[in-house]
Amino acid sequence: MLLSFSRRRFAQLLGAATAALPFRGVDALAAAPGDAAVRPLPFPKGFLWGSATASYQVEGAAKEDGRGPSIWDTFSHTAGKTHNGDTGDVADDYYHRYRDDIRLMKDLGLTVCRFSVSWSRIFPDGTGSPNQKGVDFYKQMVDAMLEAGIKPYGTLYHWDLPQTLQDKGGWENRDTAQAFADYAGYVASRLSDRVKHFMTTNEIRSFVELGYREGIHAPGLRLSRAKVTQIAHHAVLGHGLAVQAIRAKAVRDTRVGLAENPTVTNPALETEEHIAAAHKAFREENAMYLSVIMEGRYTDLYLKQLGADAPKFTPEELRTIASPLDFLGINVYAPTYVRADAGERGYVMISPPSSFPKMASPWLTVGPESLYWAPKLIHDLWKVKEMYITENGASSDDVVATDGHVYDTDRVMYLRNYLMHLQRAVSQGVPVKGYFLWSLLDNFEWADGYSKRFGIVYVDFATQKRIPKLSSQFYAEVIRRNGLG
Ligand code: GBH
Repeated sequence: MLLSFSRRRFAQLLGAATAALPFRGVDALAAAPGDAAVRPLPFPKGFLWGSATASYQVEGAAKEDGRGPSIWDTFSHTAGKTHNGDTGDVADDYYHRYRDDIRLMKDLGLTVCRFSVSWSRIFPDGTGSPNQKGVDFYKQMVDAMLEAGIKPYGTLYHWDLPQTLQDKGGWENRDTAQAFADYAGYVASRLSDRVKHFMTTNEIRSFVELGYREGIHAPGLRLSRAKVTQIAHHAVLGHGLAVQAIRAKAVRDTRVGLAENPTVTNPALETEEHIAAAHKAFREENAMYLSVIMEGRYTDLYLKQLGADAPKFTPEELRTIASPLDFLGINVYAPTYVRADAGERGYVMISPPSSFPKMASPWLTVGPESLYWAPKLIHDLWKVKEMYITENGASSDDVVATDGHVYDTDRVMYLRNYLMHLQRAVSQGVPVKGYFLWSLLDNFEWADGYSKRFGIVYVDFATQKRIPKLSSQFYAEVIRRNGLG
């Protein structure tokens, strides 16, 4: 059955989940003034609460309405590349069910939603003639968000490169950077009447390194260091060209940024020397992505360390890469820790002990203070005036209990602790304006297929039934109070 929750029905579902639990008293506790045990941790007035998603992970309808194949169609249909041979052919069937899913967002109280546009729905061949049906889908979907009082934040590239462009070398080919800008400008010309915030790319680091170096994401290549650094350069260049194209083609005032996943360099201890090391580490560890985007130059250490494998670039390209942004989005998950060191770099990375706590994904170590240090270090280094947490969330081994609910207490623990550190940052004046939880729905988790669940709403992939988890209730409460505690 296709579930369309009314607000009341949703409240009933959440209520039923609460009633089954021993700690029904949170509301009462928080309401008791002067109770020293439960002090609210407020977020600034107008703080934006949302969820994030990506086209290939949720849409399905892979061959519908003229969509061309992307590298993820090819990759996931290649034997042995994804868990269980899972593909995004159907995913959450969001292409057909978005109205119901947007109603779920509304019932949770979300005021913003981050989505991504599938390049090969708009240009089935990557370049050339646009596909009107693809444009119409995003117009209608965005209108449904606006009708629900939810502001859309659009990402132009969340890893689903048109296959035709990969056939010409993908991001190894500099022309892809220009093709991306042309596509981004076209989308801005069609959607900027209803979408104000655009992000160019999602996680340049991930698609470059996992796709072209590790071979575990599409297009599944394992290229040399020299090739990978050049690919990274083409990708940041594509971002810069897209920033300019979006501004040039938008039909009204837009805000342009990107969603990057910097290596988050938490200080081993919060002391002056380790904090100084964390600043140096943040810049160096992100030299080829955020640092060059923010500074318009590769760091000396980065170029020196690469020697002959350094990327080839022109001063003009560097200026394009560093095109001024209206905001910066960061996706924050696993931490790293650094300590001060007397060597040339001034820091060393600490490898985590094997006992470091993790969520269901083996890479997802739990470091809540990352949501303090990531925006704080960025603010200190580059004085960015507007930031968003464009992704944060966790995988959990969710099970549907005999009463029909999903009690994801570990995800609630994760979210609460990360959000406490975000609250710490914003209460000190770090200008984070909103938070997008990854993700509303369980979805196609790339190489992990459907085996890893990141939703606060459970999806039964056999029936497409949606079941809000305990974490939905937690998040709805955070939004309602605009704070924790
Ligand atoms: C984000 O990536 C993505 O933007 C989003 O699409 C994704 O669904 C979400 O997070 C959850 O994963 O397989 O051990 O080599 C997060 C950063 C970096 C996490 C690469 C997975 C692969 C680790 N990702 N990492 S491993």
